[in-house]
Amino acid sequence: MEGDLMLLGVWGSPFVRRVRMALAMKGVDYVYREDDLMNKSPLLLELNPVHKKVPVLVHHGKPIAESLVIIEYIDEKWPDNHLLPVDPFDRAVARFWARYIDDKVNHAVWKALWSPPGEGGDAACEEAYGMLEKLEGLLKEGDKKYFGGDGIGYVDIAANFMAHWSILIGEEVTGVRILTEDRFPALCEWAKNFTGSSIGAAHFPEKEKLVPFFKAMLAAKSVPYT
Ligand SMILES: N[C@@H](CCC(=O)N[C@@H](CS)C(=O)NCC(=O)O)C(=O)O
Repeated sequence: MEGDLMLLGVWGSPFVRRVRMALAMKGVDYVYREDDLMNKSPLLLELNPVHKKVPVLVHHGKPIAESLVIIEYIDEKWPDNHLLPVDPFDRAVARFWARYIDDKVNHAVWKALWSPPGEGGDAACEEAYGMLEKLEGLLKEGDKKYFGGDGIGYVDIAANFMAHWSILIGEEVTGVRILTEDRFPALCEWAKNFTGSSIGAAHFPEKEKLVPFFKAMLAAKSVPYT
């Protein structure tokens, strides 16, 4: 079954990495195909005609788009090592937070990272802090290592941008540090645990490749969604 599984992605995308993490946690083999977002392949346009974005997972010829939808599909199709909680209420709560991360937190943190102080940066940071405080509270509330408990789960995977990309961009590219120890000790500890885990080590893109990529984007003034 796994032989007929293909993931279309790009290396630096946190959304694509979410899916790669989920597949790795399930121990499922698949073929990975790198696309080029500057010159999208006819295959991508055919497989995801609505959004024209990666990731797209193709299972037995049938495409599934949107990273969180894909992860839920993976979790249902290969139920061992579940990523979402088993209890229906806990599942609903996990979906709530994953959606909050996607709809609110990622956008606010991305915008803040690329907004220098004095150029709208202060207000953007304040907005991001307010949202991150909710996640900080969630980790502290259960005194948990991960949002999923003792191990990495659906919400951790959904929050992968915060653990790796946001820190590298802030520290190495723009100098706008959002996730600091003084303000967000639980999130910083979570990020360290995540990046130091076997899944994080294998599936977060290398700093040596990511930092020049974002520096070039900054130099070309081509940062999207800011
Ligand atoms: N909501 C989507 C977001 C995916 C997304 O934004 N992918 C980016 C790469 S990081 C993309 O394909 N961008 C191409 C475009 O915007 O045209 C998901 O969760 O899969």
